[in-house]
Amino acid sequence: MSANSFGKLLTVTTFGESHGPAIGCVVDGCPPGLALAADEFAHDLQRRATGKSRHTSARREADEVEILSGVYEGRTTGTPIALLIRNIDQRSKDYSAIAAQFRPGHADYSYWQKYGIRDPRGGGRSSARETTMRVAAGVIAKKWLRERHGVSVRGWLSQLGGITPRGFDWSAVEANPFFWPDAAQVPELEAYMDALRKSGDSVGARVHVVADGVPPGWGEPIYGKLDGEIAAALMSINAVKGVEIGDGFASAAQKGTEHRDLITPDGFQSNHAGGILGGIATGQQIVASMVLKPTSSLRLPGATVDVDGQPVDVITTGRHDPCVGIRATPIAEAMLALVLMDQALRHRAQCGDVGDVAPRVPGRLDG
Ligand code: EPS
Repeated sequence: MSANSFGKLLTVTTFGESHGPAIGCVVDGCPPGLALAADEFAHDLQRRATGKSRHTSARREADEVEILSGVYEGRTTGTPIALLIRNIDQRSKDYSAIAAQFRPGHADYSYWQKYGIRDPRGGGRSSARETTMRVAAGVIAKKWLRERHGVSVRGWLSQLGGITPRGFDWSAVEANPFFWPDAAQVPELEAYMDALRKSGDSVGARVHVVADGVPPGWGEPIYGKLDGEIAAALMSINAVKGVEIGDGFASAAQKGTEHRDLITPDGFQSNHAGGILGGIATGQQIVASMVLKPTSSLRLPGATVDVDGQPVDVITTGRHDPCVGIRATPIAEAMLALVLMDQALRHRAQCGDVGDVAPRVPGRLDG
């Protein structure tokens, strides 16, 4: 079975290559009646797009969505929603010199080993271009979650190389090209990225994503755990090498008395669990993060082999992101939203008759 689809009751299938004529997705299982127009996709797609600052790839795509099916007179009909974005700024000649080489750290080699053939233009299917359609699908999930359940999904860049936020302000996040929560540090990030770009190197990053307002109960034990599906969804994003839920790996050094989130009638006293216990939402904020590796397309030469096994030094020219994490916040939000909507529909299907169960304690006291 192919693996270009995910989800159970809400399924998303993406298709397309970076330098093909178009990319697209089919979102199946969205309930009928959701108001949906093509221009609603623009905001999140532009947050993710290339060419928005000197710190990301200079490729300029309009990223305009065409709704091909599943919407009639501005409302979803319950049938598959097909979305299409035409590629308009491919520059495939950037790849002609390396078409028969494998960039170290890139999927070139593993795709070749798996399929025995690959589309080398812009990384083909392994390109970050594919994440465009995740974000488009995520727009539907975010809207449904917000309107139906009052759930909001937001993220921020929580590490760029060795730099971490010193302060946190939601209003700063959308006001700089990094999705950084501390406005005072933006000049430092700009200087860091300018020097990095000049050096020809790349760097890794970390993105945090949270969901507020998720009701307790979403998530299915044992193999459909909410945290398991969030981890898989985030891990499926290009370049992601690590995922944490709540305190994640820091839990290894914690005592039980530190990690457990004490419960009082007034609410949970902390949120080390990231809002999920036993794979099921507790009603607290869902907290996840993901780490993206440094971009592997570098103009600095690196040892590799060509398709004949001959040693070569590969140099990648073209328009690459020195840090893919800079544009990854909307992608993480989309993936979290899609998992949550799928789980919400599954919860409704099996447990819709259960209703509210007492006692229901609020999330962490300080929010
Ligand atoms: C990418 C390489 C660049 C980026 C691209 C991701 O593509 P190209 O060399 O074809 O211009 O621009 O990102 C996008 C096009 C996008 O929309 O995110 C890569 O190798 O992953």
